[in-house]
Amino acid sequence: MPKKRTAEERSIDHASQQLLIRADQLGLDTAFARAENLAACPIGAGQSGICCKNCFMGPCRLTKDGQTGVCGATVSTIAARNLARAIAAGSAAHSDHGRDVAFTLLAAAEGEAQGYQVRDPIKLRAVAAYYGVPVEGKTTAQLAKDVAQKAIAEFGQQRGELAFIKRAPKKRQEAWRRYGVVPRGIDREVVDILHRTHMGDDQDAEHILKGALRCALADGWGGSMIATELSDVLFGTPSPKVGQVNLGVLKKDEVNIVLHGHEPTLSEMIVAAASEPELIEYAQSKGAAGINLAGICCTSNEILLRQGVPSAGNFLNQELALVTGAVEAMVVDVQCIMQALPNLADHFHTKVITTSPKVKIDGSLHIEFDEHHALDIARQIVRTACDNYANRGEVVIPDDTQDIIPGFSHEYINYMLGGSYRASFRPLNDAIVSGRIRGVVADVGCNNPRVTQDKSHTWLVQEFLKNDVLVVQTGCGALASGKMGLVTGEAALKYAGPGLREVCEATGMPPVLHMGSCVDNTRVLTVLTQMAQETGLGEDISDIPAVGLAPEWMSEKALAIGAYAAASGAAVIFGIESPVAYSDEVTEILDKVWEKELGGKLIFVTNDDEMLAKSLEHIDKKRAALGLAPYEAARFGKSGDWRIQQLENLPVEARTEALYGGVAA
Ligand code: NFS
Repeated sequence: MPKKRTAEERSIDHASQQLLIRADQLGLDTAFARAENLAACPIGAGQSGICCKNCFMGPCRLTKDGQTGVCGATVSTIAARNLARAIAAGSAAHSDHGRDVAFTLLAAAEGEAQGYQVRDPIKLRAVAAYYGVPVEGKTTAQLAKDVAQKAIAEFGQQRGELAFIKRAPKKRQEAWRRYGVVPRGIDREVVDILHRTHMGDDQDAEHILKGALRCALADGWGGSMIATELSDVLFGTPSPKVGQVNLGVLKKDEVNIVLHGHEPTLSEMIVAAASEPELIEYAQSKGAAGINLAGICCTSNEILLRQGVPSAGNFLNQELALVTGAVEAMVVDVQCIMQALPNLADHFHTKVITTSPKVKIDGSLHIEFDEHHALDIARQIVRTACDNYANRGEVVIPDDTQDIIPGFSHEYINYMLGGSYRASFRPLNDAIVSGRIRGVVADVGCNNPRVTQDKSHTWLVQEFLKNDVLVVQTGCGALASGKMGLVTGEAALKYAGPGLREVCEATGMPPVLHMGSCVDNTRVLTVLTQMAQETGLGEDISDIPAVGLAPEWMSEKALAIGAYAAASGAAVIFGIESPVAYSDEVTEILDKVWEKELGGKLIFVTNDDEMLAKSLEHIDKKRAALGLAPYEAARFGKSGDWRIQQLENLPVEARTEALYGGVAA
C-alpha cells in the first residue's frame, strides 16, 4: 500500500470521497486510512510466503522454497489448510444465519414470534416440496412448522445428502457424488474441516480441498439456501421496486436509524416499528420531522429488496455514514461490522447498538434481540434513537443518491420472461443461443480498502454490458453498481451493447439484475440450474457461458461462495491477492484439478483488464463448446424500438437506410 492516498484514489464514489475528506479534516480514522498505515502482512497472501498457526510449535512462517513447518508440513498443505479453514468459517457464518431464520419461522409457526407471519405461503409450498413435506390438509402454520423443523434438522444431520442437492441438474449431482463432495449435514461439514485441518490430520492438499468443497456446498446448497428460501417465506419473495442508494438517503431533519449487518429478522421488525404512528409522533416530540431508515451491507439488501428501505451503501460506507454526524443509531446484528464503529461514533452523538446474542462490541450499547418479543425490542431501539436526536452536532450529508431497481428473485425472473401462464427461462436461453446475449456474469462480493472502493466492480460491470454480457449481482457489488446508476432500466440504453439492449428493451429488465444479499447467491445457483434444464445451453451449470467474479472481496464468506460456485461448475475469478499464491500446487488444484473433476474453477487475478479478458474468453469458450455461433456484436441492434424512436424524425428512406442498411423492410 502506498503512502496516504487522495480521496479519489480511495474511492470512486463521490459521496464517499466527500466524507473521507471530512474525516481527514476532523482527524478521524477510517478503514481507508488504516489500510494505508498498516502494511498487509506479506506472509499469507501473495507470493512471498505462507504462515501456519494451527499449533503452538509455531507459528511457522515459510518464505523459502522447500521449507517446511516444525511438523514437516509443506507449503501446499499449509496453503490448503488455511483456505479450507476460511471456507469453513464463511460457511459457518452464512449457515448460522440460515439456522436463525429457520428458528424464527418455527417460532412464528408456533405463534410465539411477536410480529412475524408467513408472508409468502406459495413459496412455503414450493420449499415443502423440495423437502418432501406433504402439504395436503395442512394450515399454513402447520406447514411452516414442518418445513422449519426439516430445515433445522439439516444442520445436525449426520448421514445421507442435504435435500436441496436434488435441486441441482442431474449431471451436477452425479459429478458431486463421483468426486465425493456431497454434503451430509451442514454442521458436520464445518466440523469436519476444523478436525481435518487440526495439527497432524489431513496432509494432502487436494484431499483437504475436497473436504473444503464439501463444506462450501453445505453452505451454497444448504445453509445459505435455507436462509434465502425461508426469508422469502417469512418476509416475502422479492420482486422489483424502485429504491434509492448512497449516503444522500440520510435525512437532515429526521431521526436516522442505520441498519447494518446481515439478518433480516430484527431489521424487518424495526421497519414495522418505525412506521407506527405513535413512534413517528414520538420522533416529532423530540423535534424531528419523522423517522428515516437506511441500510448498510446485506441487511440493506434484505430490506431494500423487500421493503424498499433506502440503502446508505456498501461495506466501506459504514464508517462514512457516521462521519455525516446525522446518524442517531447504527443498529448492527452479525457479520461485516467494523470494530472501529463505537470509537468513531464517540466523536459524534451516534449510538452503536449491538443486538445479536453472538455479537458484543466494546463501547457499544447492547439491546439483545429475541424473536419472541421482536417488535417490543424494535420499538425500544427506535425510541432510543429518537431520544438521541437532540444531541446532534454539525451534520454534513452528501447530496448523492441514485435510483436502483433491485428484487430479481429466481421466481420473478421466471415471471418476467414468461408471464403468469408460461413462466420460463426460454427467452433468456434463446437470447444467449442467438448471441444477442453473449453470456452471463455474476459480479458479487465485498469492498476492500486495499483497493479503490467500487472501482473494479463498476468498471467491470460497464465493460460486460458493452460486450452484451448480462450481469447479475448480489451483496456489496450490487450496491456499488447501484451507486453508479447501473441498476436501472435506463442503464441498458446508456451502457448495453446492441444485442443485450434489444433484450432489455423487449423485456423491460435492467441489464444488471440485483438478486439480493450474499446468502442470495443461491438464487444464482437455482437460476443457472433452470437455464441448464431449459435446453439449448447444455445439461449442466458447467456448460453455460457464465462466470462468477468477486473483484474486491475481503471476507471468508466470499471464499465460501467462490468455492461452492466453482464446485457447482462455474468459472470463478477473484481480485485482490491470492491467499494461496505461494503454493503452485494449490493454485493448480483450484484451477486445473477442480475444472477436470467438476467443470468449475477458482482463480485469482489482480488486474481488472485481465479479469475482463479471462471472463470473456471463458464465455466464448463455452459458447464454442455448445456449438453456438461466435459472438458478433454487429449482428444485432437493428430491431430494437429505440432505433425507430431515435430515427422517427428522419425521412423514410434515411430511416430504412439506417435501420436495414438500405434493404427494404
Ligand atoms: Ni458479503 Fe454481505 Fe458486503 Fe462482503 Fe460483507 S456485506 S455477506 S461479506 S462486505 S459482500
